Amino acid sequence: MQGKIVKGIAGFYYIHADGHGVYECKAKGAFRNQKVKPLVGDMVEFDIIDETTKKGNIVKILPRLNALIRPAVANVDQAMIVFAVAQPLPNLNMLDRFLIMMQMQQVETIICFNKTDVSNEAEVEKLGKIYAGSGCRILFTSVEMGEGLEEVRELLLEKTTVMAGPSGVGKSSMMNYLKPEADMATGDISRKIQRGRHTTRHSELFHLQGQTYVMDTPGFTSLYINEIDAPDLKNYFTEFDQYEGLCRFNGCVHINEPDCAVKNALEEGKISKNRYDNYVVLYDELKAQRKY
Ligand SMILES: Nc1nc2c(ncn2[C@@H]2O[C@H](COP(=O)(O)OP(=O)(O)OP(=O)(O)O)[C@@H](O)[C@H]2O)c(=O)[nH]1
Ligand SMILES: [Mg+2]
Ligand SMILES: [Zn+2]
Repeated sequence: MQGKIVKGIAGFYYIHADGHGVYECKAKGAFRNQKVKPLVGDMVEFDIIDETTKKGNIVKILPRLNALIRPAVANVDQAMIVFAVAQPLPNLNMLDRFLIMMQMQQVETIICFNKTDVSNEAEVEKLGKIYAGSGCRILFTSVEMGEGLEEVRELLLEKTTVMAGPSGVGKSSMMNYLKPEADMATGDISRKIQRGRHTTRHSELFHLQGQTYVMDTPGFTSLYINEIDAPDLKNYFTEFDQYEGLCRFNGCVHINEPDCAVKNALEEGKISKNRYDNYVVLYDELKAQRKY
């Protein structure tokens, strides 16, 4: 039998086989020697052990299109990174890290700013401006008010999309809108510290229609980017691209060098200061790591 892993909990994998329902499987035998962990989104071959209780064993993982490390899922066509415009306020440094990580994994990314109902137009516009040069499609939604959701649905069509973002931003709420049968638990955000409560604990894949699949994932709290050499970081900031080669120095990293085209563009307001400042923070961080 072949099927798709829709969920994995404590060594059990839930495999959806078209027309046969969901089987609870373990990864056993020969397969284990391969030392590859099955991931949500994997296509697998499995043996049925018991048809009445729907139990089986995974015997093979079929070749992957890709496998992400965070969140740990396989075979995705695109990522939709969800942040709230408020409640909780977006940590843009974390968003930038996430965008870099997705670029490293060569996954196209949509940025979805949710909860527009609890913010104001000026704030929303500001976020749009900061990310205008990021190379990502940017959406503004309110799951609560039903705003911007048709556009989300359209962008998901015929693709497998992983939804990711901090806790409490409304990923599972979005999932429930997209597929009410998903019936994902959603959680309040804590009033005191304005953070999500990590309601979702396991990634789960849902089928919407045709080849349209969406994964809901647990909220993340931190992200470390450490596989990049500091001088290469600039390649992950799409807004710098058009100035590449225009600086006085070859290999300019756009920080302390004189006659830097990127810094000039920044001065002229053509590059977002917020994005640039995060670039410098990340650059320093990467540089410090390499010293040891
Ligand atoms: N005001 C407002 N609240 C929303 C909106 N979308 C979701 N929420 C609320 O935000 C809270 C968190 O929503 P969840 O869907 O659980 O968030 P999540 O991103 O799945 O969080 P984790 O599973 O912890 O990662 C819930 O109380 C939702 O009702 C929105 O558009 N506006
Ligand atoms: Mg959730
Ligand atoms: Zn430069």
